[in-house]
Amino acid sequence: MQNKSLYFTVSLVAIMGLMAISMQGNFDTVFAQGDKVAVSIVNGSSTMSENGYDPDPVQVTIGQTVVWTNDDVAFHTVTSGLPGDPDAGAQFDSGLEGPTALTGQGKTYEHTFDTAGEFDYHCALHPALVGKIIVT
Ligand SMILES: [Cu+2]
Repeated sequence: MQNKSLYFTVSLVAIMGLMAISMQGNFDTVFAQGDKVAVSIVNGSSTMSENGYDPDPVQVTIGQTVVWTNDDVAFHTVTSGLPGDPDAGAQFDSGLEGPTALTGQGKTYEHTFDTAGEFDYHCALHPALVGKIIVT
């Protein structure tokens, strides 16, 4: 009888331990989602000079990742700097080719901001399309 209740107690502690571990896992997931900030390249942005990247500007904290999704039918880029800057694309660039190129609807590109500052960016294919990320 005593053995049986000891077995029950040990089992209960083990189950509670597993529950605590799985809840910890859930918290980690929530934090991971909180570290990503979504920006849409909106439908029709090829002919837009503001709010083509939406929202804009975007404020994030150091270490957060911005994920751009191309919700337009046209090909766009997320290229650091302003159009014509000699160092455009030096900080980050989804590019005109390769796996990160935002060639069409549903394509995503992400960049993690590790330093504070204001980061202008634009579309290399539509120079009127500009945005800004503010990192604090
Ligand atoms: Cu574009």
